[in-house]
Amino acid sequence: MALASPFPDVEIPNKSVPEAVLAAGRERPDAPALIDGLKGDVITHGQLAQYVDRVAANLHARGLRKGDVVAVFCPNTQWFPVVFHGIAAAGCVMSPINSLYTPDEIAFQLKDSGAKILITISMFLDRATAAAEKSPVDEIVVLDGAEGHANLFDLLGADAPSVQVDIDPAEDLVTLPYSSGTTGLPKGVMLTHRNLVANVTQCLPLLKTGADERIIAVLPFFHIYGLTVLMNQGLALGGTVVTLPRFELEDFLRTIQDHKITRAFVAPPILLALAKHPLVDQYDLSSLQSILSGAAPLDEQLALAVEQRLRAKGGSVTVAQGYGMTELSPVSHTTPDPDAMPPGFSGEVPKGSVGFAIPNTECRLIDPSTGEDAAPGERGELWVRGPQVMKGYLNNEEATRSTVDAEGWLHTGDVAIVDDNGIYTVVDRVKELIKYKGYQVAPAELEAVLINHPEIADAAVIGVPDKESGEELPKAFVVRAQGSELTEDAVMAYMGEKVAPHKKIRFVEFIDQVPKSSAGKILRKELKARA
Ligand code: AYL
Repeated sequence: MALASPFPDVEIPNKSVPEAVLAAGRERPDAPALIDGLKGDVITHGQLAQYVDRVAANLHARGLRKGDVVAVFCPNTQWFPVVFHGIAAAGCVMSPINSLYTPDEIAFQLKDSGAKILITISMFLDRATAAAEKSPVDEIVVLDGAEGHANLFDLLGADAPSVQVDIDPAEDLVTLPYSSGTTGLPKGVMLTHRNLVANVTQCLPLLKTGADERIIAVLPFFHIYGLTVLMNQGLALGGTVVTLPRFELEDFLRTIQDHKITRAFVAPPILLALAKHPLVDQYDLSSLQSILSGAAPLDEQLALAVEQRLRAKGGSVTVAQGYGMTELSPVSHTTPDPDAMPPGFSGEVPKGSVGFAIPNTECRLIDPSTGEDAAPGERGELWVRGPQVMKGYLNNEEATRSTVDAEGWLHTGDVAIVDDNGIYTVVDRVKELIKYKGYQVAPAELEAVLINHPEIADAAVIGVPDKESGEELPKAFVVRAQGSELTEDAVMAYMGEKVAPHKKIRFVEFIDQVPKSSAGKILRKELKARA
């Protein structure tokens, strides 16, 4: 029993990502496309199109061909979109790497994706070099320059002849982000040109906009939320994307004020700051029309508090949520602008909900105990079908088959309910995944690192709720090797060196044995009950 989207279907253009996303900008070449929020530098839509042509030409001249993977390990700057679209126009596949990753984590992704080139910045070069040595990467490009490396000017050089690469949008990959999905280690998520073009096209009718949208891009472009919703949707509107390399509240507030930002797409920790921090009172944020939160559950009261606080300062901002996952390019559900609601709907969308299924998107809610459709109004695992569903996991047919079934339904591992209006609320998560500040933390990945410690015989990781922050924090249950006197602090220090800060183990409990099923699966429910 498929539940249809309440919105009319949209037609998905049969175009590559650069062709589709940069089309609106061609109509307004002199308008700003990208602004550096700290320095104020501007790239117009016309310049963007030229730079993209140059990057594609120069990658081709360096020997890259259709299907080759280019890893990008960069914070948000106005050059990230130039590099991404250049890679895409060359028919190559951009694999984005989290800026906080350790050399081990970077090396895993470089090897797994088979990346040929790594594009980074000088500040990240030490980690990039250490990782590249253990991988097939044969060139590191350093955008802002470093001795012995090609740089941005080389990618923008005028000499290389333009390339026209034949792209089949439905088959050819454009990006390869990593996600652990419902279980196991991070896997390359194969997203095609069509997946991304579809997701942008599906979201646009839900925004009531003029040509003058200004979007603040502080959430990272290396995450699919940043890539599709902030960068590509912003450019596809013909609007301006204002980049910030990291979240600093003061920079964020000043940028909204000075650039008259109209839309912010954020994650829950930013809303917490907007609700509580005294600095917020010092800035004029009245240009903001919409704040949309996604990537993790947002508390309804917190959303209301931000809306009320900002409206009291002037303006008419709405705070609402969207939902999705990397494997969905990423959006499947969102809350439309107040004047873009589905036909016949005139109420308010509750702030604790994630809104409606977007156009061309079908859903099912499946009762896990019976495998049948849940009764109306009852909770069930959310399944999603639509043109934004990934092609599959790279080199992992088994994981692909257990995530996307034969009929094309993607099993999200999230539990939701739907009301009579077609409004969904996410109420639980039945997959292993832990979320910290909207980032993925995969228990299986942390367990693999723990077990590598010579004094650890076995380990299991779960997320435990932190009342104060509303976050989930990773907790490790550790079985010491015989004779070992390993301490909790030593375990946490060891992990601190191996994994990025958002994946750090926050609690350790020593146990005699990890509870497992007869098939060897960790019984996480038992551990959760115990924690
Ligand atoms: P990934 N409420 C609760 N959980 C959520 C929400 C939400 N609004 N959004 C995402 N999640 C969880 O791959 C959920 O468990 O993509 C989901 O399976 O890093 C998991 O995060 C996916 O994590 C937007 C804005 C989609 C963001 C995104 C999500 C990108 C996160 C649409 O408008």
